[in-house]
Amino acid sequence: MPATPRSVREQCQGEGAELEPLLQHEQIEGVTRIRINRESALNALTPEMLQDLRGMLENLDRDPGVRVVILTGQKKAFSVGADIKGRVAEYDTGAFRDPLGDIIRDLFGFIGKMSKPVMAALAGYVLGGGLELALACDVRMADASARFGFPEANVGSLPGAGGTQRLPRLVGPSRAMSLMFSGQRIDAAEAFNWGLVDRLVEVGQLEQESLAWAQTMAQKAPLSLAYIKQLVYLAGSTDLTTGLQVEADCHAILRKSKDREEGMRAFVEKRPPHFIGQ
Ligand code: DAK
Repeated sequence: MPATPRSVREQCQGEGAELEPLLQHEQIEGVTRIRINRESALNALTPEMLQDLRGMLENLDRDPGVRVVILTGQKKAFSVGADIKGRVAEYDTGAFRDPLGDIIRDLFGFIGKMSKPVMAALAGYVLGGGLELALACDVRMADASARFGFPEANVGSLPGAGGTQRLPRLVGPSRAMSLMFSGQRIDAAEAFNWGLVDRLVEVGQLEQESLAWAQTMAQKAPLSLAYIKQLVYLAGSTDLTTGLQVEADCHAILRKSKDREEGMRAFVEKRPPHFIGQ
């Protein structure tokens, strides 16, 4: 796993501060929970943190013991987006090229290509690039404290990490534009009504409920989840005839998998299936 350079951590957590990883992860049976851990800056994201997250996800995608990934933050913030202080410093260097763009596109694209479900578990501020990161995940759970917004137009920018494309696909164009035009935030209940969030839980329940939801998924056949994920994303970028053809092909492939046979036998034998991802 790539290490965050000490200087970057010091910059993020304050000089002399006890250095903690800016991304923490823990494994609970088949579920890995990654926590963004930069509370002092409301989990503002630096390029180094995003690169570390990419490396972490790559390792988890390769690990057959990991069936589902949860990406979460702190109580006060999932993330307020890009680290504005760092970006202002870039203006001072006069750099024209924006290195963040490639890093973000690479990371968010990778989440969609991963063979495992990636769930965003959201509390507190979910703003700007933080909201775009949540949108790049496959499913979203929020607790009632979550607040969602795109403040980019306040500072002469736009949601450039997929926000203008992913949000309207989830909630429709006018709701998406209303959020982006106004820079105003919506609360968790409204986000749930819009379909931005799939599940809403009470404050204090997020850890437990997101884990329980992830564990339900982790018990399913891994190849089923991998194919379902790719087919659903394909639905957003292809015509129906092509999508149905690819779906039929994937279904035929799964029919020959060991887990499919195991799943059917387990049903008949009235026992839980033991899936191996083959
Ligand atoms: N970056 C750095 N530090 C931040 C920050 C941010 N985005 N947001 C908050 N902080 C820091 C504050 O500076 C403060 O640190 P200290 O001053 O204490 O050292 C600490 O977090 C606590 O913040 P506040 O004191 O402001 O806390 P409040 O509760 O009063 O207010 C707030 C919370 C979330 C309403 C406020 O902090 C705020 O408005 N933050 C800015 C949120 C924002 O504008 N986010 C969008 C960032 S722009 C790209 C694609 C995408 C992007 C970039 C490039 N390419 C394709 C190239 C993404 C851009 C963005 O996400």
